[in-house]
Amino acid sequence: MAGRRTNLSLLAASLLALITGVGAFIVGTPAGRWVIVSHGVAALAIVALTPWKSVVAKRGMSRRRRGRGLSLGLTFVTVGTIATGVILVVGGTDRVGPFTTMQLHVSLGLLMISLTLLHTLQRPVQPRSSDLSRRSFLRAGGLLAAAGGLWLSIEAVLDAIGARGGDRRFTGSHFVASPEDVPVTQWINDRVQHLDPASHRVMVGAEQVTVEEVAQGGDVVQATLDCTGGWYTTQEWSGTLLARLLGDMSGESVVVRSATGYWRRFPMDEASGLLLATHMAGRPLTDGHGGPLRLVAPGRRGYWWVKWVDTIEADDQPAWWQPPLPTA
Ligand SMILES: Nc1nc2c(c(=O)[nH]1)N[C@H]1C(S)=C(S)[C@@H](COP(=O)(O)O)O[C@H]1N2
Ligand SMILES: [Mo]
Repeated sequence: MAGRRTNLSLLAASLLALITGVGAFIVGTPAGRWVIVSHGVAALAIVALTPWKSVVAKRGMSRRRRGRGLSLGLTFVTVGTIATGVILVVGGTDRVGPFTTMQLHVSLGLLMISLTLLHTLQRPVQPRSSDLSRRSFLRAGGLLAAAGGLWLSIEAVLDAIGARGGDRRFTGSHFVASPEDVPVTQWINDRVQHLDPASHRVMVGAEQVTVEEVAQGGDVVQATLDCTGGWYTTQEWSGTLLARLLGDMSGESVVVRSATGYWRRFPMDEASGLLLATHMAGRPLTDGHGGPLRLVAPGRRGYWWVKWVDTIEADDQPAWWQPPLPTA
């Protein structure tokens, strides 16, 4: 394959990995499974292109042009991104030093994209009209088919040998069975709060509700908490459904806020499925898990499950009126 085509394909695969990587954090239901599969296929397409890229790179390196440092940096960062991706798939370690494997993977991935764009500016690929020909589409299809085949074989091997990789959910997350083993996780850097269950109140509109009152709601939900960090657990949660707390309050959407300032907005229609929980697996929530009150949002990823809830309010903003991912 010509160097130019290799470079164009790598650029396309990297952009696909970026888009599906962001998408992978947003998907919470099996209908979005294809987004996560595509992320793996994009990564494998990058891997599949390395034999050709190393020929291009060897040629380039021998010419001692400007931008060699950038090229080398990009090589290291790409290897790091793929390596942390592999660790996430096989589930070997949850942390690398002070960082979670996912934090490293996302940071390296974003750095990889930035360096790729700089590298492309420095060594522009000249698109030609023939890039849109039938032949190039067949080639691109061939590459994707090869990467897809690789993806299927890896999944089959992981399943067959019963490696931890076989216990993944459609999101790629690994299973945590016991309630004691559920990791205490923050989206970025919220501090664990200690709120006294006897004196803590949640404001629902203009009304103050006690923890005891929420606990007495008697609503029980079996739901899966699936953290974008790469783990999930299915537990029984109890408390009071939001729709019951809201009573006849109306609005387009409902905002659930934490004592830390962390918040998420939900469509009002969903309030009948959202639970304000006081208990997980029959036991009162610990401080780390958002006690005394946390939200349970079935079908949504972990960052929607607001902990240390102190305010619930309805208003007429549409539910999409918020950053797609929390910013703090
Ligand atoms: N207030 C607050 N709630 C939060 C977060 C946070 O950073 N602050 N992190 C969320 C994320 S990313 C996840 S995965 C779950 C983790 O819940 P756990 O610590 O009980 O496992 O809490 C969510 N609720
Ligand atoms: Mo999370």
